Amino acid sequence: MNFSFLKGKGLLLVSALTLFLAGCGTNELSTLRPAGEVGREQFNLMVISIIIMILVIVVVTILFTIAVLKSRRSKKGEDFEPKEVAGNHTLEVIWTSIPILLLLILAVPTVYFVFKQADTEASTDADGNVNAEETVINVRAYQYWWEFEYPTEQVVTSQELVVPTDKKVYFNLQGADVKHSFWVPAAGGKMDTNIDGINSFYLVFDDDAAQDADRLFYGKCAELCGPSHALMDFKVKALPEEEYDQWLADMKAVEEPVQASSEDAQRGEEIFNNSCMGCHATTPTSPGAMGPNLTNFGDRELIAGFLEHDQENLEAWIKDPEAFKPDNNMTGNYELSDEEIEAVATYLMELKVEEGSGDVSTLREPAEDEAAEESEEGGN
Ligand code: HEC
Ligand SMILES: [Cu+2]
Repeated sequence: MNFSFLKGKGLLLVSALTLFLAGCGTNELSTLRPAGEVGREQFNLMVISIIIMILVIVVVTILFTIAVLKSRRSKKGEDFEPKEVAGNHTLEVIWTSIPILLLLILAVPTVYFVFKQADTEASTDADGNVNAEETVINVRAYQYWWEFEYPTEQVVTSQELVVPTDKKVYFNLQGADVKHSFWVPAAGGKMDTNIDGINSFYLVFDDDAAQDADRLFYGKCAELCGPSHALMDFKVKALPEEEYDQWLADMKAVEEPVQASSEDAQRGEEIFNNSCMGCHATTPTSPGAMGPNLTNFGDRELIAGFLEHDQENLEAWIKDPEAFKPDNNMTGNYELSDEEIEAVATYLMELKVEEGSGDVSTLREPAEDEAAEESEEGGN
């Protein structure tokens, strides 16, 4: 290979790029900036193995250089016969025991943490039911979106996973169609979502790290699952425990039917009920039949996991989802005019459950009353 471009301007460019790319690890995305216990343990394992590898490379390089320099023919002369060392006992013991030692240094912590991180016993009680004391979330992966169920709360949401910080969050992972893989790079993982059988593990999200990441971590599908695999992203909203509880209470308090605020939105709701409800759900208790639960769609950061969340993008998505996510399962199942799409989008943007999330007074009243009642009960 020709590295002559590594001179002058080329070298400058490469150095600049190196510096630039070194800044790539952002708080919410990078495995190299772990945001919790599991991520940190995995990061430390990487550090140990890298240190060992560097050590081996350095020692081997030094020995090699010495050998090359000291044993040159020009130094030793034409007739030099090196000493016969084949079968040398001492040498063989040295080069067998050092690798064994290094492998042990690697293996002991690796095996320890593999078992530690797979320990999800606390997520179930003695009868094998979900332990209501712990945060347990069932994850279902679909081509190309994510569903999150809070089994003890009877709450279902999609695309945006909400978790409490500073405690273990247990995940039961399953794939609905093909094999996917659940990965929140900053917090740890990844783990496959298989179709047959459930994989379980836990993650921890530190509150400081969550704050640094504006409370939003990236999640990804890490197993090639079809044409839109690369767009199968999700967000993790990591909230302090009280706010997390509040979110659950808000979700549970959503009333059906949600009152659309304007004529446009009301018309949108009708269209939605006719054309879209067959696949989607707008109540928090059940999954959509074939598509994401949209109960809190208006609160989302993104549309379909990756598009900026605004009316314009939403209309474009409903008009032609195929243009954004090839091979998705929504395409071609309804026919709407542009005004109808605008009305539906207006309606969907109003599906908000969170406190202080804009124009939600019409939706919020029952929710607030119930949440207040609940916290009173909790205080007794
Ligand atoms: C055949 C089932 C089906 C029908 C009918 C359907 N959708 Fe979907 N919808 C899906 C699926 C599947 C997805 C997930 C696509 C993906 O991300 O791969 C989706 C995704 C969406 C999303 C993005 C969701 C999110 O969580 O970000 C919106 C918004 C949406 N649909 C709106 C609509 C509207 C509005 C209609 C009616 C006009 C509709 N859908 C009809 C199956 C359907
Ligand atoms: Cu996938």
